[in-house]
Amino acid sequence: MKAVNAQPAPLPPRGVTRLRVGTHTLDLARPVIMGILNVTPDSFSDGGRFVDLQHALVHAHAMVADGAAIIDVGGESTRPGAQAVSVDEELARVIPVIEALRRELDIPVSIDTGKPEVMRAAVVAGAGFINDVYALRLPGALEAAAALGVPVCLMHMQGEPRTMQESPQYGDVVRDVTNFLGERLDRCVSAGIPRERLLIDPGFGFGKTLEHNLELLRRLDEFAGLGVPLLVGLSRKSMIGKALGLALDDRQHASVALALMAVQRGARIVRVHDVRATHDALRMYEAVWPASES
Ligand code: YH5
Repeated sequence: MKAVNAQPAPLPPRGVTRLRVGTHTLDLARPVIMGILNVTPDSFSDGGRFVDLQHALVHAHAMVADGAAIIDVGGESTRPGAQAVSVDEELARVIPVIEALRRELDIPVSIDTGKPEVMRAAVVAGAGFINDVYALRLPGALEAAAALGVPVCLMHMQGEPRTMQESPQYGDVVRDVTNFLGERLDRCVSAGIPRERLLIDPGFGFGKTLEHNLELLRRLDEFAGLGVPLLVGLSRKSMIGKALGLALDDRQHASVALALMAVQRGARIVRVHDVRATHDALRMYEAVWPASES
């Protein structure tokens, strides 16, 4: 009888296994942890930026000590229902943090933004990677990213953050997301971004029901067909709340489980809040399945 729930062996490396991020190189032959650094205003601060900056730096230092290989700096909340943030506000949040990270840590830095002005200023400040949940669809973003010459992660989102969870609909979710990402990859290559500098992300929770998210994870290996490295963000997301009835602060264990499942199905970069726990899980994974020498 055919085993329907067999654990897949690790997938062989596809596409590039080394990615230049500014002055650093990320080795994607091993799973890589991207630590999430949200720089939205701190409710404990008095409106001055200094406290926020210090908190962000302490958090970044801890994530690097815990095993993060790249830090993803984001100043615009894209959670369901979140309000838009102006360019000036986003710049004021992220640029001082990127400059300080570059001075103090010298680690690869990613900028989580869809805005071309923020992409440009962030790369000037020292970011070496663009993480765009709009997949370079905002006006001017494609041209900006092509000119900046840094790697870009293209994420799938159905709709826009404010309304995307109202009634997500797909024919076959994996096919629809694959088609979208394939089209965006082609657009980027036409605009002058080499394929070697592109990554894709199915966008868990971005215009998807729980069942859509579960189906995407079950069939995550199908995205390998697009031939570029896969990044995923599952950490603390509502799909855990919906599946298990857990509050935001109680989603750490399930998040680690999801990150590991994603890596087993071919994800190369996992974007997470809980770096230490994820790092232990992935180190254990590598003990069982050592990456072949390349
Ligand atoms: C992602 O998946 N996600 S921001 C809601 C949560 C918890 C976390 C209700 N940026 C991704 O992390 N970039 C974000 O609980 C991302 N992939 C990439 N590439 C949303 C987020 C979150 C939302």
